[in-house]
Amino acid sequence: MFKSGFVSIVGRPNVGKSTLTNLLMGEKLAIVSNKPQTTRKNMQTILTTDDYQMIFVDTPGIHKPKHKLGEFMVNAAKDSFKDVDLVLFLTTPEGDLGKGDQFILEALKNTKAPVFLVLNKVDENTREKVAETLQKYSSALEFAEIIPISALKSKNTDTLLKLMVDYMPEGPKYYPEDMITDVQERFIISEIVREKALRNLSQEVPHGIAVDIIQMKQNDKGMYNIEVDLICEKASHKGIIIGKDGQTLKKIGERARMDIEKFLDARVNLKIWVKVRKEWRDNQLLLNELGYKKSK
Ligand SMILES: Nc1nc2c(ncn2[C@@H]2O[C@H](COP(=O)(O)OP(=O)(O)OP(=O)(O)O)[C@@H](O)[C@H]2O)c(=O)[nH]1
Ligand SMILES: [Mg+2]
Repeated sequence: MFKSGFVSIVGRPNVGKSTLTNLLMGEKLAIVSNKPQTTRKNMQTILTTDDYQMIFVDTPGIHKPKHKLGEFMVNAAKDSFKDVDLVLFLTTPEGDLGKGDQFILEALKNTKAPVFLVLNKVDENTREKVAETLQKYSSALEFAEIIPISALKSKNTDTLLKLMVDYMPEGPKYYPEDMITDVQERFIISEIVREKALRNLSQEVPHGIAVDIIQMKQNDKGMYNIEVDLICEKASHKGIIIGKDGQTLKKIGERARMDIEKFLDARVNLKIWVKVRKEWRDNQLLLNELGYKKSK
């Protein structure tokens, strides 16, 4: 019997949803950073074996939105668990059941799918904290399974994957077996650039960044010429992104190029133009242009 199904991975920002997605896939597709609100759109990744096909939906962290982009992100995450076969509710061992998680659990009461409580980052927490958290959370919702893991250290994640397969219904191959994601190559490339910006900038600057690919061409030697706009929301951010003698932008560009080369398995020439689009995160037209709009 072939099994298949959709699995939505939800939780607060920064709990490790994208890290877990990449680990389950055995490949880095979703970007990861230590800053909250890294993921901005739902992204499907597809794991196909001889026995099953699971489609993971990595989602933006659910938080209290402060601008239109935030609203889009939270709506996307909440949409993800309406029509899936399983929900992984990811959280970290913080002890108390905080307001953010209470809000998510309330929303999860409406889902028909079974929900797993996945307690991530057990590697950086004591056993006592983990036990205390499990106790506080277990009565907050009727969880189908409760699993403590470390996505970073691959701890207990095999057990998690096995349990996920157990809950998959009999079903068809929804996607061809060589397809690993529903997003386009260009999207992943723009995300790689955004990841390097997130990792090399601090405070509010990286959160106001968007990346738009303006050109991508392969020459007859197989080398890609890629030009992107790195959009920031304030004129004062532009200088910070470029940095002293252009050092910060250079670092972002070099790290992005290396990852894009790995991803495309080809040599890459990457040019980044820094542009200012004032307060784009609250401008619906610009949000649409940058791809932060509902696709269906
Ligand atoms: N110690 C530890 N850190 C982890 C673990 N899993 C993820 N992290 C770190 O937590 C940070 C956030 O990880 P992400 O995967 O980007 O988290 P996310 O939930 O996708 O975050 P958003 O997209 O912002 O909602 C990164 O610095 C990860 O390296 C874990 O099991 N243990
Ligand atoms: Mg993420």
